[in-house]
Amino acid sequence: MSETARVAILMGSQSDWSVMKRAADVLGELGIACNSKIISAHRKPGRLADFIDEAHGAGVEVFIAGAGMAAHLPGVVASQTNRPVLGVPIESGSLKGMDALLSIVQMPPGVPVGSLGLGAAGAKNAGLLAAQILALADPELAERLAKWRADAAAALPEDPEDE
Ligand code: RP5
Repeated sequence: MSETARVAILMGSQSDWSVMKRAADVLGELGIACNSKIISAHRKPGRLADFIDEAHGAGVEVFIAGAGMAAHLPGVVASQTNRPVLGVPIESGSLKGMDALLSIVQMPPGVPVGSLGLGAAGAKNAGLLAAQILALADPELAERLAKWRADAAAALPEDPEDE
């Protein structure tokens, strides 16, 4: 684990990466180092516990966890850390992510997960929300974030065009 990673991005499977990459991409645009790992709560529970210990030691401040189907990864991460955990439900399987959404959003009281929306939009917003959390105590990051938001707003066209 990189000593400089401030955010850990975890996912249940290689098949989640194309979505979770949106979180890594936006963190990269904001100059925030992150560490991405495949760690399934069901298939690799031992790897999960070891990773969280290591991440605490390395100074990770926010966890982002994405999973599909019976998506327990964000909740299990939250059970093992007091640092913020953001959950991203992935569209997969016959229920198209509705199962993952309900698993992630419906945490028992006392073990919170901040649940984002389904899929790519949720992953991107998880990256941005992680940045907003970090920016509370990092004025330089707060400036970069404000510029990122202003640039995104400026890039929005006013007039629609035929595609
Ligand atoms: C979940 O099951 C993963 O997060 C993934 O979204 C889903 C399917 O996994 P694979 O069968 O593609 O590995 O645990």
